[in-house]
Amino acid sequence: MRIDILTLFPQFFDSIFATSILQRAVERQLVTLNTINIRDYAFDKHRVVDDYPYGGGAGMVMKPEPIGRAITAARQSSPDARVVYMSPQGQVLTQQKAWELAEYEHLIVLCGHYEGVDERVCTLYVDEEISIGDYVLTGGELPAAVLVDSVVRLLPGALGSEQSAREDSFGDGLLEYPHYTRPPEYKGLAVPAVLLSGNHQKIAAWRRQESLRRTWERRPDLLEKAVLSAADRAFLAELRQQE
Ligand code: 9D3
Repeated sequence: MRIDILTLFPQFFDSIFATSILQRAVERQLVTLNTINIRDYAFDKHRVVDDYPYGGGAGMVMKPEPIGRAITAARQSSPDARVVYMSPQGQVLTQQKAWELAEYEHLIVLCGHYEGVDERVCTLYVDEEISIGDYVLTGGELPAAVLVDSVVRLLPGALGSEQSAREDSFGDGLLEYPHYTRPPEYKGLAVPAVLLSGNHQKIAAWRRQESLRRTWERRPDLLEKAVLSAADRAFLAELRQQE
C-alpha cells in the first residue's frame, strides 16, 4: 500500500512515522508513507495557500489550485487512488472503516487547516470525508495520523506474529477483558485466581464474561451490534437482574 499525506505541515509526521508499528510496516515494505507539502504546489511569488472566505466571516480558507495540483501529482501513476479528506464534517472513523481503507492500493489523505478547504476541491477530487470524533482540533494532521495508524496496523504482517488484528477489541464488538501480569499480588490486590488455575476453558469463559460485564457497564451501546451466543445473553440477563 502507498499512502500520500497532503499537508501544510509535513514535519509533523516525521516523528509519528518513525515509531513502532508504523516504522516496522515501512521497513517490511508493507506500506510507503509520503508527505507532500501543499505549499510546494503554490506557484505564485509568495506561495500563498490560503485566502479570505467569500461572503465574509472569520478565518481563512485553503485555496483550491495548490491542493488540486498536489492531488493530481499524487494520483499521477494511480488514477484509482482513494482520496480522503480529514474533516470535522466527515463520517466518524470506525474500525470497520479502517478495514475498508486497508483494501486500497493507494490512499491520498488531505489535511485541512484554517477553516478548511475550498468546497470545489471536495466536489472535484475528494472521494470521502472522515472525522475522528466530535471534538474540535486545530487541523487535519492529528486525525490523519490516527487514520494512518489504524489502517497500517491492519496490513498483513504489520503486527507481530503473536498478534492478530482480527482478534482486537471491536473485532467481535465487545470491550476487552482485564489483563494481569506478575506479581500475583500488588499493593494488596490479587490476580483473579482463575487466571492462575491453568484451566484454559474456565479462563476463556471468565474472560468472555468480563468482556461482557465491561461492555455492559461502560459501552452498552456496543451490545446492540455485538455477536452474542446464548451463553452470552444468559450472562447479560444475570447482570441486569443484579442491578
Ligand atoms: C474554530 C473553527 N471551527 C468553527 C467552529 C470549525 C473548524 C475548522 C477546522 C473546526 C476544526 C477544524 C480543524 N479540524 C480538522 O481539520 C479535523 C477534525 C477535528 O477538528 N475533529 C475531529 N476530526 C477531525 S478531521 C479534521
